[in-house]
Amino acid sequence: MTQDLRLAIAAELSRSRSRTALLTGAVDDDDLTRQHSPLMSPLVWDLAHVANQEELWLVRDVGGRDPVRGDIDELYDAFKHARRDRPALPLLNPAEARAYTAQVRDKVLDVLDRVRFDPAERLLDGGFAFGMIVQHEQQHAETMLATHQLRTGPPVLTASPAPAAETAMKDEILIEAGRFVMGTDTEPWALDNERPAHTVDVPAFWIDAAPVTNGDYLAFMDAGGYDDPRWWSERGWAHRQNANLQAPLHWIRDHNGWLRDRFGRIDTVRHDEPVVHVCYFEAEAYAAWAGKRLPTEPEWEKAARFDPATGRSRRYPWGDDPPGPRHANLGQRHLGPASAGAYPDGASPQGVHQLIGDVWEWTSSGFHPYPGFAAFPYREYSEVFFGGDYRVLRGGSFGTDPAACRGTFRNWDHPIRRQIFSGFRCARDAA
Ligand code: AVJ
Ligand code: FE
Repeated sequence: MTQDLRLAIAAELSRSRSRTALLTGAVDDDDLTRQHSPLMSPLVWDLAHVANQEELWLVRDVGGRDPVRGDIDELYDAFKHARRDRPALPLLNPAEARAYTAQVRDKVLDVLDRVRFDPAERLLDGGFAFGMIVQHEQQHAETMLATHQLRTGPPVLTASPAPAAETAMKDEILIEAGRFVMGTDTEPWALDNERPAHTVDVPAFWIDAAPVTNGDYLAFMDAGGYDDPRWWSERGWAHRQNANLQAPLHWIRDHNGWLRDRFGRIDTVRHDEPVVHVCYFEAEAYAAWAGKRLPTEPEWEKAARFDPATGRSRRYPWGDDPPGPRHANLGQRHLGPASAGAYPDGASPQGVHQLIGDVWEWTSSGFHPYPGFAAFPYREYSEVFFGGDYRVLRGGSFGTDPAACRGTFRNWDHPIRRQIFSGFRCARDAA
């Protein structure tokens, strides 16, 4: 058992490192150290930050070893310097950062060989600390992918095209009123904000069977949605005016329609793909125009996990099996969302598609702790963000690794953000 866990952890560590290596190896040193947007860190900061977190938790805390580099923690503490200020810091250069990540990883593999996964020690039970660090690196891999999307210059990333639709779907699915178990006590690598499991009573609602597509969104644009304050919240309209929003981020107006820049390749906007790179306020306006609203976070999770046949909450919409390529568009296997309906095997028992993968989905909920929440293992992962100006996003995107995505996983961001791989689906009351 323990040996299986060790091997599984080693495989996940090496998988996350391959992704980091690909994202930081695809560009030259100038592109690694440059800031591609004030919203993002230079890629070389992410690289050394990933290693520094790994050193703090696995080398020093779990391993009880001496620091690899005791002098750079402050530079790579996300709370000490805002992203926009990071390029001016005396950061490790790309060669130093690569050497540091390799040194830390060597020590970690040695710690992994000797560690006992003592169930009485919460940090080690089920390999949690290692799972947390794997997820952390994969979360930064998605952040680095968003940085790549903001980078200008010839394309450097390639992947096979995402699959096209296979299934005819209903437009909306009715989720009956009733209780379900939200959150988890049993997912070994679930983070603190996903815990504890608790029962929530959700009134009946309708939810879209698939995320809102570019075609749907273009109808909103063509109907003058960006120019009609009726559809926007007061804050949303103020932001739409100030930021001069006119289309999703990375869309380019062409003489006969809209194009988009995807990792440096200019392409036509495909009508059957989920819209991506919209902020919460755009999602909210679209939903109002469509006579709907965004789902709440409990509604989203109930649609994604509740199995009416058993009354149980599943790990994923399709069941308890880990995500495979037939279930969901995850893991940067493709560099964009797949067509709506492309993953019939990933649908929920009630026929809701693509809840996991493709695009993060904005919910109408702020980021709050579940009843009984306890920060673990550090307050700065979730607790310090509760009650801030955030909306919860669910489900993961094509850029999210399966290790950092579950039916219970909670992401959050400011409602104006759209450099992330964010889309949405709509819901409405059933009453
Ligand atoms: C959970 C995606 C909001 O990127 O700010 C990375 C994840 N936390 N390093 C973020 C995270 C610390 C976090 N999100
Ligand atoms: Fe981080």
